[in-house]
Amino acid sequence: AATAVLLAACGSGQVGGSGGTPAENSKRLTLIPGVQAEPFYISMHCGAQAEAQKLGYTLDTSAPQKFDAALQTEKVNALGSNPPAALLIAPTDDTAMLAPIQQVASRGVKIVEVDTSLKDTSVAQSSISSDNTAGGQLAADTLAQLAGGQSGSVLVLDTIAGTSTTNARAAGFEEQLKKYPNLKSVGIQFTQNEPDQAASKVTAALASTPDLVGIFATNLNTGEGAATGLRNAGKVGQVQLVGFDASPSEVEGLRNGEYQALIAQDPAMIGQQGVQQAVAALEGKPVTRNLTAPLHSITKANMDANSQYFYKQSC
Ligand code: T6T
Repeated sequence: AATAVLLAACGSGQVGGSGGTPAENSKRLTLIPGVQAEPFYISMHCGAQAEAQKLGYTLDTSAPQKFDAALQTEKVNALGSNPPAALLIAPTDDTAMLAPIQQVASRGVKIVEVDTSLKDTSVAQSSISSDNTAGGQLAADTLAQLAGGQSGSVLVLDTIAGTSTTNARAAGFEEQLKKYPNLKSVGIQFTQNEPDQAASKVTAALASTPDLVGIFATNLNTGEGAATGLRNAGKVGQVQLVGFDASPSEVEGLRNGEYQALIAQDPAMIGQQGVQQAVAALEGKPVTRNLTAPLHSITKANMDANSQYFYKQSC
């Protein structure tokens, strides 16, 4: 049912399955995002869908119910014996997703990574993502500026070990934070990409670390959980929260003071460029191996001028 939510939201068709003439199949793209019904992937899908239509291709989608490699593997395996011409995929694990994706590639399907990527760089024709290390560095600079010379501890909330993007954001943040001797990290904590776990980590950190001055949440789920943790403890605005992404809930939180800054990605551009690279690969045109989508630092003061970067719930 939740797949239907994503599909309805984006007005796309179901995964092709058994049908399709060879001519139709040569024009068929499939997008397998990290998880269904999440504003980041919905926005990515909107960009991909519009570009596919423009270039004369169809795009169907099939999303796992959770951000989970086993569930995503099922979706990849379900492409079966009648796969699309190209697969756009956001691998939920940089290692565990290698074998299933390789299996699809071995049938001649072009592979384009959108957002996350595999450690093994030999499978995909092209990868499009934000510069996640730079995003983490930008978050550290932003948090240091917000702390304004105040000394104290900082908590980093990551998702799951093996998620290439958020792991790079956390590492970039930790590295850059060393430039600010007044701030020390209490370490990277994993949340399984569950807002509830992020909220609990914040509750625990507030209890164990009285000098906590800031939190870096590496994606929208960790951010939404961190905001809940701060709300529950009555610490909103006292502990600076820098989030990643720009979901409707994060944007509302920025407006009402729960977040002091958001680092927004451009998921629609990632989807659009993913389709362009897939089509180039299919049509024998030059393909760019790695493309970087821009990031935008958004605060309450500049948010109205940056509303084009807010993520969508539907296309
Ligand atoms: O931050 C995005 C995405 O870039 C990341 O790979 C996983 O989490 C999100 O989908 C947001 O929840």
